[in-house]
Amino acid sequence: MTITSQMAIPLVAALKWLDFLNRKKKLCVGIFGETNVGKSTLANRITYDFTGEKMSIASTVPHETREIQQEYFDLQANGKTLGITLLDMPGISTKVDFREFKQYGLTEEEAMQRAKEATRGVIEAIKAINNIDLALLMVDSTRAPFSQVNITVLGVLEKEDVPTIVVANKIDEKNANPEQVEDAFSDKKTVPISALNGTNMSMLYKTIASS
Ligand SMILES: Nc1nc2c(ncn2[C@@H]2O[C@H](COP(=O)(O)OP(=O)(O)OP(=O)(O)O)[C@@H](O)[C@H]2O)c(=O)[nH]1
Ligand SMILES: [Mg+2]
Repeated sequence: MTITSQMAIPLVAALKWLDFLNRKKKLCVGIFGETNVGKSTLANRITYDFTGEKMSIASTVPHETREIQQEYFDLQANGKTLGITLLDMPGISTKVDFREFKQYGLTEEEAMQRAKEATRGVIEAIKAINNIDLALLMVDSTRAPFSQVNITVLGVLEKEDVPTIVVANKIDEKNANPEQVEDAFSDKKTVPISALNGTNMSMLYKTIASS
């Protein structure tokens, strides 16, 4: 069939409309929280679920992540596809003491270098709040939720009007108390998960997709 100029105009309009319908919502999502709460484990779990690849290094040594790690992928949930830029943030702490790292077997020099990088990382994570669309504030459910870090980070997120989901992690631990986390931040949606075991990940994806 030959396409005449009279047919071409509605065809172009229809293609544009289809393109509009297919346009993905794009979201820049940052994972924030204290050190060792499981941010990198969560980042790895999410990217593994959607790409088959991990994006970060998780470890028992605090301040393992000292530079923002970034990955782009499509997240599918609630029948929607979202173009996600996921940022795994350096852990935030009120104090960085190089002597603490020596307990994990680092040499004096390595410990001092790590402390320097960790301090830069904390600043980088706080600054990044200005560039994200959605925050996952990750809390270790075995620790007291009302920490100085959690309250400060939430305060900055609220000041910048960043929608925030509280992620209560490590619910696989015997002494985990996700209800306490939920009560502490009752004005936010809280999703209890185990990033290590993958428990409740689909609940988290649905909450992200409906944010
Ligand atoms: N039991 C349990 N352990 C977890 C869970 N998620 C993470 N961990 C462990 O917690 C430790 C810290 O995990 P990371 O993912 O490196 O934590 P992080 O928040 O990225 O740490 P920093 O980068 O240092 O801020 C590791 O030993 C993980 O295996 C979980 O859901 N349950
Ligand atoms: Mg990390």
